[in-house]
Amino acid sequence: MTDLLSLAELRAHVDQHYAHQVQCLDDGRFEEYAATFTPDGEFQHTPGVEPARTHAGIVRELRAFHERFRDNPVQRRHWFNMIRLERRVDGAYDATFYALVLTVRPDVKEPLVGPSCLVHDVLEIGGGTVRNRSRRVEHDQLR
Ligand code: SDN
Repeated sequence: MTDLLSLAELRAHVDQHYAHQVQCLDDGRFEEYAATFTPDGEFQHTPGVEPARTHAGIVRELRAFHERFRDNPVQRRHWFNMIRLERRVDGAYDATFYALVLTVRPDVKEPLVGPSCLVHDVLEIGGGTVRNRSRRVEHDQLR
């Protein structure tokens, strides 16, 4: 299926997938974020934390993680950049990219910067859709 896509088309699909996914995450729409993974998808946002599996597991993990902001409302934004795509032998794609997390507190103009991350995704691309089979996030201060 992806043989039919030019590199420009492939990158356009992947860009759209990531833009949709990260806006779901930063808006707190965790069900929609989870739906950007395959049904058996795996997600590990912090090294050492057991990966969340399945849509329900990913939603549970994100809700638990964001509890820390309950009495401390912040706007987080995940910025993705430098996306490198490599086709795997099984037809999926390895996507390796940078992610920077900005945290903005109410009435504080300067964002808190970090963590700075290196992200390893496996993407299933076909039939006009992109889905994460997995995501593993490394944090630069721990590498
Ligand atoms: O989904 C991501 C994430 C992510 O969800 C993260 C979370 O907390 C929830 C895609 C790409 C990168 C990330 C990075 C993080 C950072 C992580 C830990 C933290 O903010 O302290």
